[in-house]
Amino acid sequence: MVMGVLNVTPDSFSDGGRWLDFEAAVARGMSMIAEGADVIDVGGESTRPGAEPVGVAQELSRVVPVIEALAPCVRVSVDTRKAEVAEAAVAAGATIINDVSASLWSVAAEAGVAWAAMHMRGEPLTMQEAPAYDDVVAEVRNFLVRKADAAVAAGVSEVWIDPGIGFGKTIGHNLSLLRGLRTIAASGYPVMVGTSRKSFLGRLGSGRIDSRGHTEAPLPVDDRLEGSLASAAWALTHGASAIRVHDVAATVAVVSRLAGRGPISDVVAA
Ligand code: HH2
Repeated sequence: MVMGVLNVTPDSFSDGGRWLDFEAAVARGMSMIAEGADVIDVGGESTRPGAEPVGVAQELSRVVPVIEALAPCVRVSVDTRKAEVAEAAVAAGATIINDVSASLWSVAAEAGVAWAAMHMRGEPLTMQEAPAYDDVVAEVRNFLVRKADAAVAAGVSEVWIDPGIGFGKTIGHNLSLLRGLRTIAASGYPVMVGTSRKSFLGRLGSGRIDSRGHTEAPLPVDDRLEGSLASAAWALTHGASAIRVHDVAATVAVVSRLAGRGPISDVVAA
């Protein structure tokens, strides 16, 4: 499953401000459908490191009209941490609650829709302040399985789990989680992964890594396509069943090649 990201926000880390206007957001959603997205993930609050929370009314006004416009054309998920927003999004046509707080399973159960539980350490405002784990793969897996089991017990029939790349994690944690995806997938729950354009790719991609594992000048967001595609391909060949991406057309091309519909060299050439 390729999930196209549609951030109706002024401050998202890669596309903030581009789709804040209703017409622009719907046009972007339609173009991602044409590029082959299976699901459009509509969000009205940035959860990038350091992001300030958004009020319910503002988040509702950003996402509900866009979901209403797209839901007749494609499966829509809502990327939210708020029960009120999730409920309104479902009423507007969303059928997946993509929940970075991993706390809204009872809303999904009540509404009869799918739920994606993501792992995050702390809150976006502070989550990158010295994140630490003894065994990041085991801790993230156990957390997600506990949440997913609770959702199933509450009656949610479609439950996804997501290790939350970049959410309270160092570069090393992100790479360990990508390396350990099969362990997470062995839980039996379908795994979703979002690496697209994230800062660890910018830091790894520039090639100049300092003693703390950071580069002085990370690649800019628009220069992270190769890392995004490579990490998506890695995820899909190591246990993930869904990837959440900004660059839908290029990702769909990679997925098609992985599915055996042509050589990967065609993608590189394109
Ligand atoms: N990452 C972001 C937001 N939502 N949901 C899931 N399930 N998995 C992710 O990895 C994930 C997510 C952050 O990316 P983005 O939406 O592009 O940025 P922002 O939070 O700044 O809007």
